[in-house]
Amino acid sequence: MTTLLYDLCGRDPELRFSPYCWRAKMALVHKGLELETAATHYTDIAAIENGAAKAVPVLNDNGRVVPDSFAIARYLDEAYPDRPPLMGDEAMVAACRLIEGWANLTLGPIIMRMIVLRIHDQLSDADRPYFRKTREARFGRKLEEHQTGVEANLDALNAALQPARLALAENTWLGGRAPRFTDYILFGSLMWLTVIAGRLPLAADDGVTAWFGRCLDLNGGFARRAKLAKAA
Ligand SMILES: N[C@@H](CCC(=O)N[C@@H](CS)C(=O)NCC(=O)O)C(=O)O
Repeated sequence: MTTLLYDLCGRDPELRFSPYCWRAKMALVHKGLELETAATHYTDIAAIENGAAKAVPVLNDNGRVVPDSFAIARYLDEAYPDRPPLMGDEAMVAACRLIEGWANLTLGPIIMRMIVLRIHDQLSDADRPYFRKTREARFGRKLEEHQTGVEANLDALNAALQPARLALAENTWLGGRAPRFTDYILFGSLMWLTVIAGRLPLAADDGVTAWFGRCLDLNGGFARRAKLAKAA
């Protein structure tokens, strides 16, 4: 029985930074699945599972191929209903969509301004021109202009994280009493920043920092073993 996840990597195959892949990996270990990952470069994605997807993560669970982190979490709840739920019911699926939108559309652009050039610099020789071309077309400027750095965007990140901070003042997890996909969505975004920046640049006494540490400890410290880039 193998559960294989195609997981984005840098020039160093151990450097796994994709927020979406982190969401999927946390969902898989949450279900207690024995996970194998295939280190995947951007320029390898087209060849995955006979062209099954244009983006990673892509899951192959004993022959069942599922692209997209959110779809993977939904699939896992359907396929493994006896294991701890990631979302569980339709209300939670709908709430997770909102959290996904917030993480991708509010936090994502702030984190991009912090690290996009650093991501580029971590990529393989083949990936770098692809990444530069596609991202510069998206942002309408050079990566060197788009990245203004961690410190310059920290106030914006802290402000954008306030909803999570307030929720975590009431509950141990964004999912309430236990971690759910709610948690893994935000965790994935902050892991992206942490792996590339080499550290989570939030204050030590921030409730989000404490929660992030709890996430790192989940499932035998699965995410704590992640390789980080050298901090600047
Ligand atoms: N909605 C997808 C988004 C996945 C995604 O955008 N992945 C990025 C890596 S972080 C990717 O593979 N991009 C392909 C590309 O830029 O060519 C998910 O949640 O899994």
